[in-house]
Amino acid sequence: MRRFFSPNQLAHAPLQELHNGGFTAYAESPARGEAMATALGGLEEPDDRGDAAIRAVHGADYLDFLQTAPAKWAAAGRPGDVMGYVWPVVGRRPLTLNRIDALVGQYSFDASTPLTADTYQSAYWSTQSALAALAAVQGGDRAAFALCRPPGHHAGADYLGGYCYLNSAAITAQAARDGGAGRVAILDIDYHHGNGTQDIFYDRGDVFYASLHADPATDYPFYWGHADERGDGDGLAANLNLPLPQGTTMAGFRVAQTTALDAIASFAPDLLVVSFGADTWEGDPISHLKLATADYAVLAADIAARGWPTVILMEGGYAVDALGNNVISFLSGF
Ligand code: SP5
Ligand code: ZN
Repeated sequence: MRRFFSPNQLAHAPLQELHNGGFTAYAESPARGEAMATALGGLEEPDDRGDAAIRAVHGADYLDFLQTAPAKWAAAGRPGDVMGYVWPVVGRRPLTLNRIDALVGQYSFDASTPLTADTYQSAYWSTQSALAALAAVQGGDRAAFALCRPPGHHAGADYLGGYCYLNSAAITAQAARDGGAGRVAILDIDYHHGNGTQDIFYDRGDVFYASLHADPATDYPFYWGHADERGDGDGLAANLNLPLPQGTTMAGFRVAQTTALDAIASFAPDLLVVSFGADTWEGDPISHLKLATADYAVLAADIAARGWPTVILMEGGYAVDALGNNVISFLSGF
């Protein structure tokens, strides 16, 4: 299987994140990308396809914010990385604000996703890796992998969060639609609910979103991912959340994935995008599911057996020393 990655994706290196009331080392480190790249080998650098596919998903004002906020932060005399401390309650009226702190609040939903001067370029190349994998599948490959880092599934059309800035899964799905695929499904098997991806396609019937994740009653991102979120308008019934209790092992996870795959089969997609996170692994430092390395090959084989052309994108996974083996196991199932 072809696999894509750009060294530009490693530049993004926030120093710390706010977690449980204090600052800790940033979990989504460049070392993650290096570990996966080293373990996988044979990576191809993506072509630069420009930002049209990014602009098809994300708002122009948000993209401008991502690129200009670090300089505004520095101009305000602030040390370190851009981080918010005040947020508008969801649904508060639109305002034209200029102060950097108000902007950060407007375009983010958490305090654990710092923005640095290198962030946009790394996120940009993460999306280029995804688009290269899509091009391989559009060209006839059965499946392709993009080592997306930074990840993407928490980023909405106009907000960052959850270590995510540009939503590679949404960008890939939209680019597939714009490239002629009539129906696209996204299967999200990261530990966390992909709230950004859900939000982007919530009122659309042409992109089906199914997610397995830790129950948001107990786990981040809390405010999305509940089972009763089924989509809206044209998108009603095109969103499927399957929350799982902490401690779930392969038996429960595989049953839920089969439920998701059956729903996707009913939708009859022309293309599948998989948001794959290895933070479901039993030793992950920030998560509480109990998958073993060998389980990933079985889950992938279950997906592959459905026969859909498939673009696989990396999302989370924070046990750096185990990441390589977990990704290799997953890809081996195809
Ligand atoms: C893509 C993805 O998996 N994002 C997950 C974001 C989760 N953020 C909330 C949990 C933060 C835990 N931080 C632990 C820091 C340890 N140094
Ligand atoms: Zn995750």
